[in-house]
Amino acid sequence: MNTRLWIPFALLAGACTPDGDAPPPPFPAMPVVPSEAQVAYTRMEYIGFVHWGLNTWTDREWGYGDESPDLFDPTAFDANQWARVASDAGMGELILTAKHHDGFTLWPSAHTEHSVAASPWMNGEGDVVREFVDAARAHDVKVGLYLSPWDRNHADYGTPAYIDYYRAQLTELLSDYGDITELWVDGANGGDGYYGGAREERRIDRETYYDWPNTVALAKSLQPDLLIFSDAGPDIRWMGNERGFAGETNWSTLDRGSVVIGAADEAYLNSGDPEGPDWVVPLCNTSIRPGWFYHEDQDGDVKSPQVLMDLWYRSVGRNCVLLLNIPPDRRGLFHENDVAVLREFRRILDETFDEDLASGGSATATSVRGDHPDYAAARVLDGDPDTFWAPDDGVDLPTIEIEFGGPVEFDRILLAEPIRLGQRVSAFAVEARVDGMWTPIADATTIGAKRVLRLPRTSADAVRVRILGSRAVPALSSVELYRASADEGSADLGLPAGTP
Ligand code: FUL
Repeated sequence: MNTRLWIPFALLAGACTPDGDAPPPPFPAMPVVPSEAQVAYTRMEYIGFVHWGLNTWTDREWGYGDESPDLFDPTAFDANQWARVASDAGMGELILTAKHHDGFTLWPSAHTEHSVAASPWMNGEGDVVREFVDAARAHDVKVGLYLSPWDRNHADYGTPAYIDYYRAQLTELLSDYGDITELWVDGANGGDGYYGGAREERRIDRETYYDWPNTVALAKSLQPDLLIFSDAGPDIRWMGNERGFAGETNWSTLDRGSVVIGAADEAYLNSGDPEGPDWVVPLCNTSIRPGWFYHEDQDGDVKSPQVLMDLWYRSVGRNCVLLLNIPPDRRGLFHENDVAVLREFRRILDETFDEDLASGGSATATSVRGDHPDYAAARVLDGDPDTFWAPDDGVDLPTIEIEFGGPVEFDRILLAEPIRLGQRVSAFAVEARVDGMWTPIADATTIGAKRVLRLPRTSADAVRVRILGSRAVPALSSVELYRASADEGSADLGLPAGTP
């Protein structure tokens, strides 16, 4: 081609093209971004935990390891009930305790006698993990498995031979049961136990004993898309408490190399690390009851839908995924009380977030990157988590404003960043135009995948969000407003005073 002719033609074409067809100026991603599997996981928002095993029969939380498999004899086990309830509740995934600290395996592992194969249930022919994964998939619920590193039954616990055993069981679970979305590794480690009859105390070196890098490599070689949860990730992290809430400041980034599983700095995990070189999805875990396992005397202590709403704001509303445990009973079913609460929680959540009151408004901003429509203020109203408003580089206090054309009454604001490009915002303020006067109604720190603030009921004809701090040029993918369901009740239920 004759470049002398071609270049002027290209320039001419560019000059005549309306703005909307000009290529958008680049919007560089942050150095640390999530993987596609982490994005999909984050967007599930709400998932379920299933603690079930011999503890259900012994009425304990931590089995010693000498419990007889004879005890495992559910009368009406139905994994489809679990999956149906989870799906109706809006949970995207269920995680089952394939093995808890007592070492009893809910699948017929070839590597131990201490399993469902030694139980009277289905004459030892049953496989809870198989029924669980089949039911979950039939209900479009993803599958997670908990494989406790601490094993109070196994004779070799504390020696290198046990690590081979752990890896052999992990290999079974990741080879024989189809796609597993998440492996859950908790931090409880070592102590007294049965240990094949030794009945003694065994301590392990948390930093070195499990040789996690090689176990992680093995797991990922078996299932490359598997996400692994632990205090230190690598993919999903503990939030530093079992009560299910994140810090008001919550970065998805972390320096996972600085975290030792089972000996983590809980405050560090609770708010993440803006400088962290790793994206590790924050996961808030808690139980719908006081215990992780079912205890009949806790039938009256199921958290109320209002407490769960409060938890939702402190978890999903703070850039976390919420993992809520529902323990099946001795029948092998979720108890009626728990099911009723889950249903009502879902109903209230849907009622609150039914109608985005900002969506009919018109958005403007003090700066739009390159004046390009791809970064227009209206992108925060289109419901697409990957489109966003972004200002030019170096703009002081970038601000986005939404006008409603008349008063709108709201008491919740939902903000989101396009997390595929990383997490940026470190401080923002919200103002509402009430009777012609701009009035501050909230200020907070991080946003991430989702930030929801509870506000006093406000009637305003415009709202603006001012970005006060950001680690790089900011971007917002959503600004939404809602009016809470009257059934939410008052906030701050169920958590100790002073809990953030
Ligand atoms: C902890 C365990 O010790 C508890 O029993 C429970 O499984 C919880 C989710 O993780 O580390």
